[in-house]
Amino acid sequence: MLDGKKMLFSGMQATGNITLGNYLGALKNWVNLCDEYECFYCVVDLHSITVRQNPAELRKRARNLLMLYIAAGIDPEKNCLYYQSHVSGHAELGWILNCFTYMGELNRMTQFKDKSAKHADNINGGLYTYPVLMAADILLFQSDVVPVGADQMQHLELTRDIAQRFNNVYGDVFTIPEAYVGKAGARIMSLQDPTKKMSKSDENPNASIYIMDDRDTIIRKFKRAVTDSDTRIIYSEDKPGIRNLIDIYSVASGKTIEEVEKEFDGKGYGDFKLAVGETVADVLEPIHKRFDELSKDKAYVDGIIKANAEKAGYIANKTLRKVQKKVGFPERIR
Ligand code: ATP
Ligand code: LTN
Repeated sequence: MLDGKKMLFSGMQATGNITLGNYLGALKNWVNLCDEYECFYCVVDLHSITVRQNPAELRKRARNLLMLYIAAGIDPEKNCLYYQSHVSGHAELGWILNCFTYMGELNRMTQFKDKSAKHADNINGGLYTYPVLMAADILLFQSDVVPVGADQMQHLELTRDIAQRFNNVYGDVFTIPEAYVGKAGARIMSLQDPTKKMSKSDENPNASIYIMDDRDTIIRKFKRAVTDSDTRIIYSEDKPGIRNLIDIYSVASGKTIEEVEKEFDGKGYGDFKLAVGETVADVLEPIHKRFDELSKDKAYVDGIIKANAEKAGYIANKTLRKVQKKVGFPERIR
C-alpha cells in the first residue's frame, strides 16, 4: 500500500514495434486502472537483451515505449513510468529469487519453449530465467495486481509460487500478486494466421497492426486480413479470423459482441473490415498526436525519466533490504 492505494505493476519489452495486441491486451487496461491503484509501469529493458539487440536501436525503442505509455494516457506525474535498467534492485532480487526457483518449473514455461525454437542459435541463461526476473519486478513493488495479456498467466502463476515459497521460509515478506486480465482484448490474434497471437516479433508486417501505423496502412492491413469463405459476421469458434476482427472491433468501439453482430447483420466482410480499420485508426489517432508532441519535448521527458527512476528506486530498495536481511546477508555499516 502507498498513500492508501493498492500497488500495481506491469511492464512491456522494448523489442519490436508495439502492436494493437499490446495496446488492447495490456496498455489500454493500464490507463483504466490508473485512478484506482498506485501504478508502476516499467520498460523492461533487462528482459529485452535475452534476445540479441542492436544497442542504438534498443535505446531508441525504449524511449519511444516510455513516451508511448504517456501518449496512451498514463499521467507520468501521478504514476511511476521508468526503465528497469535504472533500478538495480530488479537484477539483485532476480538473483536471489533464482535460488528459490526450480529448473523443473522453468522447463515448463511455454514462452521459453517458443522463444528457444525461434532463437535456436542463442538459447541463453537469461532467456531461461526470464520468468524469475519478471517475478522480481512484481515482488519488488509488493504488487497486489498485475495487468497482463492472457499469454503471461503462466509467468504470473510462477511468481505467486515463488513468493509463497519464500514466505513459507521467512515469514510474510512478499505480497502475493493477482493477475488482471481484461475481459476483452486479452488475446488479439495475427491478421495473417488467426490461430497465432499477434506478436511484435512476427516477421510479416501484415500480420500485425502497429500502434504507429498510419490510417491508410491500418485500413489496408484489415482489408487483407485472413478470413474464411463465409460471408456473415458471426462470432464462432470455428471462424477464428472473423472472430478476431469482431473482438478487435468490440474493444475498439466499446460495443458488445451481440451489438456488433446486429450492426453488421446482412452486411458483408468488405464493409465490416473497413469499419474495423476506421475505428482502430480513430482510436490510435490521438495517441499519435500526443506522441509527436512528446518527441519534441526532450527536457520534459528527461525530467520524467529522472524523477520516476528515483521514486521507483526508493520503493524497490525497501523490499530489497528486507529480503537481503531475511536471507542472511550482512548488515550495511553506515
Ligand atoms: P514478443 O513478440 O517480442 O514476445 P509481445 O508482443 O508478446 O512480444 P510483450 O512485450 O511480451 O509483447 O508483452 C507486453 C504485454 O502485451 C503483455 O502484457 C502481453 O500479455 C500483452 N500482449 C502481447 N501480445 C498480445 C496479444 N496478441 N493480445 C493481447 N495481449 C498481448
Ligand atoms: N514478461 C512480460 C513483460 C514483463 C512483465 C513484467 C509484465 C516483464 N516483467 C512484470 C508484467 C509484470 C512479457 O513478455 N509480456
